[in-house]
Amino acid sequence: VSAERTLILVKPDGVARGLSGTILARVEAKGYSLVDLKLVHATREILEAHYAGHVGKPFYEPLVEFMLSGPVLAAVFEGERVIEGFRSLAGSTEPTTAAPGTIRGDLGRDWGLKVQQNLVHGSDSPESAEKEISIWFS
Ligand code: YYY
Ligand code: MG
Repeated sequence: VSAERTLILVKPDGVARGLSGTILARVEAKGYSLVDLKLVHATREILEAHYAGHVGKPFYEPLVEFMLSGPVLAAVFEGERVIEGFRSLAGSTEPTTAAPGTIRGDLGRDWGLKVQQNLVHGSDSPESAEKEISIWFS
């Protein structure tokens, strides 16, 4: 299996809570290599491209508003099966019930808002990784 790349975001809640370093350290500690990194205040245009697959879902607009609420740390990590490996490390979408030992399970919880503030994003396939890396690092 050849090395692959994934796009990881520390979402505005993670940056605001001062968890960027902790989250990057957990990904590095699993053995993946950081290949690019930047702090960016996303635009609506970037988010519409990034979340194109979720247009029309009830959480779409709150999600975009949340992602516009503060800076995001965008990173590219590389390694064998890094796409699956990071999603496993991140845990399931809902932070309250994400498994302990995962980033969302250990560091996140439900804040009673209209959107899951679940700390991180990770690409879900090689195709989305390629697309998302080009969106955030064009
Ligand atoms: O890949 P993952 O981030 O775990 O979830 P997606 O199904 O791709 O949804 C993207 C994003 O949308 C999720 O991280 C939080 C938010 N969201 C939500 O607020 N409520 C839902 N029922 C589903 C998703
Ligand atoms: Mg997703």
